Amino acid sequence: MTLLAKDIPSTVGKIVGEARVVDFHTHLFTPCHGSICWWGIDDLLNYHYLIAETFRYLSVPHEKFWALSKPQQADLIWKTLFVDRTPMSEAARGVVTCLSRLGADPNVRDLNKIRAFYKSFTLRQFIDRIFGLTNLEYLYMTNDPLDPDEREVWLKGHEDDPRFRKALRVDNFFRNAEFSQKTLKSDGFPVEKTLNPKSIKNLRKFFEKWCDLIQPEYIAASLPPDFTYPSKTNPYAKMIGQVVLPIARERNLPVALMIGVRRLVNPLLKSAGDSIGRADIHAVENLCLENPDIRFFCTMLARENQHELCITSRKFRNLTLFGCWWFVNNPSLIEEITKMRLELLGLSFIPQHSDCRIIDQLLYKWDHSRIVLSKVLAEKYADLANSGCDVTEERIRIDVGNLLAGNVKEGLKR
Ligand code: RAT
Ligand code: ZN
Repeated sequence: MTLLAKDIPSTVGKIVGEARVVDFHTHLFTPCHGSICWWGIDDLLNYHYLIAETFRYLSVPHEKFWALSKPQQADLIWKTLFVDRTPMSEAARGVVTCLSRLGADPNVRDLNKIRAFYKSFTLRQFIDRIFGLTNLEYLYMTNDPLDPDEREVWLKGHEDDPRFRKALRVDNFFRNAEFSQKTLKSDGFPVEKTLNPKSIKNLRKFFEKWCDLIQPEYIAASLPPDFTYPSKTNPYAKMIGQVVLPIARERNLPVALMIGVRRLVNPLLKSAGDSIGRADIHAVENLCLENPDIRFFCTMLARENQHELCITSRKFRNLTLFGCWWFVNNPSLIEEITKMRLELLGLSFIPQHSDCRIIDQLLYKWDHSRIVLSKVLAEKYADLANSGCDVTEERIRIDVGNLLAGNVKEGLKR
């Protein structure tokens, strides 16, 4: 039945609110991954977005903060952002949403009360609860064989949870260069800093071995804004062209590119010290043009890159855009970007991924995104109805199903 214009917003809100989600990119892990499976109030407060925001107000030297234990850091973040001030930022509001959705009072001043509230859950119960509350079908982890903590878990072996799917991440090779070189050497694949042909061969063998172990559904790389392709000198171009693409081709694996991060712009902030830069869209164009047999997914960090990225996706059917990443994962920018994508790409993109690092965050990242998506879609369906299109509940259900889950499934189909 055709919807009346006045019923469109509530119908869209209901459908988007109820739709099942597949989360294309997170940093979450299963309980079997042990200490890297982060959850609970102390981890939630120690999110690097909140650490950066806390330093805006603190006058203590950075080293003093880093010398504190995790609970002490959480206490300080709580006091600074939630007790002494209004939790206005998106990341701070996120904590409020999480607590409210779990049934805890976000207005208490004493953090120990919230800690006590969490004691009523076991981790496994908690994960089931979050998946239920979020209506999450499954998510993708970021699996990094060059992360010392994660590597150990894979080598020891662990039980799989089908809700946590796998994606192989490769860029730590450059970011964590010293550890990478040591690890590749001890694994029998020695490499040199300058990726010469022998090193390239070994790096490829190393990641092939890890593909066998992890069985990822795609390969992912986070790239700096100066990433160019093709290039004989850009190290990331060498890795993508000579290591990632051959593996992707051989194993029929899609490649996800996350472009625009400048790492450790302020090293004093440690994990919170990364920043942003405008990237060169030609690199994406060249990759898609030269490799029509490879399925690419791409997200870019700079707001300034979003429009040209949409146009590039229009030109290459092997390019699917995903998510509003990190510094553009704010309601105002999600709204702007999602509107633009709908106008330029119709329904052929993945509007959001969560990038969660802490299990609890699934609640706020998806709640907040669903609200913006509902608003934007309601406007678009109203415009369509005004133009004479029959807008039905059934049509909306299909569209939303594809946006929140179907497009990921289709894009990663083997
Ligand atoms: O969004 C984030 O939390 C960042 O710290 C990064 O992890 C980024 O998403 C990435 O995957 O490199
Ligand atoms: Zn990420």
